[in-house]
Amino acid sequence: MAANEPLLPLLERVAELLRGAERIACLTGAGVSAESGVPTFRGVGGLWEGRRPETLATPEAFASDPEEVWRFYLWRRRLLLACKPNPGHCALARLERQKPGFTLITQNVDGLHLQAGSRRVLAVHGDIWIDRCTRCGREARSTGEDLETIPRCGACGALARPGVVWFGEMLPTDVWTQAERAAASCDVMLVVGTSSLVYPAASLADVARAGGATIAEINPEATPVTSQADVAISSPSGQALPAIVDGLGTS
Ligand code: BJW
Ligand code: ZN
Repeated sequence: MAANEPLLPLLERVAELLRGAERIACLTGAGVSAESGVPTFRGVGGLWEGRRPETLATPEAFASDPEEVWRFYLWRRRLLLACKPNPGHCALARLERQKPGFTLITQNVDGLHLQAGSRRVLAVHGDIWIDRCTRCGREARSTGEDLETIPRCGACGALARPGVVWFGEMLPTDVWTQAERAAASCDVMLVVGTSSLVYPAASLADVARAGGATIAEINPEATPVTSQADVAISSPSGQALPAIVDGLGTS
């Protein structure tokens, strides 16, 4: 808690906002899993440091070299097996239990929010543990037992692909519709651990603001949302979120 001391008034302000809110939407990005040991995408030490993600995470990259793309995703699955939810994920799971009008929207494909106990998670960029057949579309969840072999469809034998959303692909319609609705109707939106560079997810903060919501951002670095936010907390989410949720019970 000592590390949070200079931020206490801001943390209390967010707790106060959440206390008075009926509907809360929270958008998370890779930063919320950083303290679990999951690399972020951009920036120093990120998965894409020094590379152009638009040329890697695309259906075109998969079509031209599926083995190379699968090597990257199988490596990430192996890495995830060693990661567990951090106090930030756990605080959001607690917030869901305390606030019935809470909606969690995540860009993360790592499944850590569900592992932390969040029950309703709108995963707008899919799920890294899903294998989707490139021919018949059948989906299967990887057991994580064989993370060396490129997955093939159990029904038709064709090559599978990871069940994530690449650049140029549509987000899952039903999930996206629910995310937009939650953003448009919330009283408070928390924007946590995302660079807010990738659309349409990054537009959710604008949607929320246009609907009259108060925006609170938690991110150690400035983003395009920071200057628009009503409250910006420059701190790792694994420290700020538990402090905020702990403070909810007090007045
Ligand atoms: C911490 C921390 C700690 C660190 N605590 N914080 C409008 C304008 C311009 C472009 C577009 C537009 N609309 C659409 C586009 C095109 C494109 C796009 O957005 N391009 C931009 C790059 C400009 N979008 C799309 O193509 C999307 N589809 C689409 O729009 O469909 C409609 C359509 C179809 C066809 C034609 C045209 C339109 C799809 C986007 C899919 C994104 N997919 C990825 C890969 C997923 C699979 C995988 O995991 O490999 O999703 S890209 C990657 O970025 C991943 C993430 O979910 C996403 C966002 O990244 P995120 O989470 O913000 O991570 P980072 O690394 O960027 O940031 C981490 C942050 O954490 C930093 O700020 C740190 O400071 C912070 N941090 N430690 C708190 N401890
Ligand atoms: Zn198939």
